[in-house]
Amino acid sequence: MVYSSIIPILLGWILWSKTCLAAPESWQVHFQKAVTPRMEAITHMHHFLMIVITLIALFVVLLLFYVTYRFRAKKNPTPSKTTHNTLLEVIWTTIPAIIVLAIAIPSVRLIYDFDRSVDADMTVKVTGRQWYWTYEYEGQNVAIDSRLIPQNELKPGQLRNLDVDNRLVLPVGKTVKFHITSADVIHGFAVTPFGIQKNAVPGRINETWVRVDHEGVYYGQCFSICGANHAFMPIAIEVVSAEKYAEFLKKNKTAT
Ligand SMILES: [Cu+2]
Repeated sequence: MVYSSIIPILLGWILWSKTCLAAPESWQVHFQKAVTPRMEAITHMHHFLMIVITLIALFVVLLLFYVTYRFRAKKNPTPSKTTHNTLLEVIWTTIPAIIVLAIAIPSVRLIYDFDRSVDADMTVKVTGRQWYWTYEYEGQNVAIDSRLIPQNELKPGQLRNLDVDNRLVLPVGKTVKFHITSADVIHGFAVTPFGIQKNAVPGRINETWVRVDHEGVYYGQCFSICGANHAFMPIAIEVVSAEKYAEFLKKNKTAT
């Protein structure tokens, strides 16, 4: 594919190699490190677009400078009265159309790929609440509430406004489907390193999926303004091995 070519990857690396972390960092400019195929695709798409935009902007600026210099009144006292030029018009219509198509095709393909339903290994129902998240492991009889750790209770190594008491634990390398809804107002379930961002709407269920191939802790935040503590309902996801995941399920299973 065009946008996964070597140039955008290299450019991305040179410009932003410092920012490859699983959590946001001070003065960060670029995306967080991608840990799902989806976020990788989004990152490549972004690099590809940056190159297209830069080339267009450069072309227009250079053309402007050239025209203002070359056709200034002193040098060009009797301006051309040409109003139509078929060849020129065909060119400046088709070239932008081709550029738009080159952007639209991979872009629509990405959107389709993210929206399709997959055969998942497991499903987690995510419920946004004022102001915390509930995660239910469907069919497992496990439900956990996940709340922010207040600043004065943070332990060393925990991140301010990002770490929570109960993390959403997921197994590595498995396809996980999320059913996302809300119990009160509209929240937003957004996890940047996964490349997912879905509204949590009361009375409706939105669906998305991820497959994380690297163990670790990843952070996201509510992205829909949902009231006073909107900024204080982060999402912390811990991706662990299959054994650790089984242990987690066993520990959190509620008796029926
Ligand atoms: Cu919210």
